[in-house]
Amino acid sequence: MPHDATGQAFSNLHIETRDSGVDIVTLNRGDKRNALDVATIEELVTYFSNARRNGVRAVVLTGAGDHFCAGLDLIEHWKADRSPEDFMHVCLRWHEAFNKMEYGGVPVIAALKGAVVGGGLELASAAHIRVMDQTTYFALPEGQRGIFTGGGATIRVSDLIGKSRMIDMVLTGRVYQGQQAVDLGLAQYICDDSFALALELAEKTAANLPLTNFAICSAVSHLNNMSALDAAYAEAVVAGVVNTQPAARERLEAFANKSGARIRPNT
Ligand code: 1HE
Repeated sequence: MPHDATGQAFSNLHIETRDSGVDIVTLNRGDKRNALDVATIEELVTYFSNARRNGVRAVVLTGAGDHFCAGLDLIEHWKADRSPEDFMHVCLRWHEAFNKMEYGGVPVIAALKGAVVGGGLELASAAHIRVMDQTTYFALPEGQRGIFTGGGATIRVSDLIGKSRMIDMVLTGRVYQGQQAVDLGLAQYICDDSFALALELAEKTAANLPLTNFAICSAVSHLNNMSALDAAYAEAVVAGVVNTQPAARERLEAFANKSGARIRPNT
């Protein structure tokens, strides 16, 4: 059974830890198209609750096989014939997992391919960066399945593409793919090899100072939940802490003595 750096055992996730501090976290139910059952959600809660304290500097989140994630495990849900109260608690665990991702302070880069549908899109939308390839397609099939979103699509997918487009996706089952998906905001990057690019981006972010990444990958989301007035105040407090961290002095000095890299346009 795979373990993370501290020996925590996982069976529905596969964890590969790299020397750079990047973890590659793979949803490991490829034969079920990485459908999210209760056990997988619990492993995501455990993993993302501990990632920062375990010293993880960035995460690539991907899926085994040809598809990123087929969403809610419909077979488990159908067999369990849950009560409303039971399913509410299932959804609350999804929120726990996805909030730990979004607010945990460790950059999460999703390497997308194939189906990113239903709860799979809810999972992807909790990542900080989404990289898709030419096989990737996004959908919210809940409307067709006779159910509703329960893992944050009303919040995060609306945030990415706007409320009307999100409603259209659920009502009509509309599928987005290719450059259009990037143009709408479902992913930030499209390329031929989403895993390779996601890993490259993760390695790049892992080279930032952890406290800086914590602010980027936690404070921005919190600040966006506040009024503009309160967000400006809280941003100043966060910047007070982050921008005076001793570890930043070396980088500031490098700029001052002209050894630090200059920012230039892409060639
Ligand atoms: C699954 C699931 C699943 C596949 N739950 N078992 N999500 C959906 O509505 C998407 C449902 N899945 C599909 O549309 C397709 O499976 C895929 C497009 C993702 C992949 O198609 P394909 O042809 O490669 O695979 P398949 O033959 O459909 O499925 C292969 C196996 O994966 C099969 O199991 P097997 O034991 O018969 O081999 C499928 O049953 C299994 N499988 N998807 C359970 N989703 C908090 S609320 C969130 C609400 C939602 O997420 S709604 C969206 C649900």
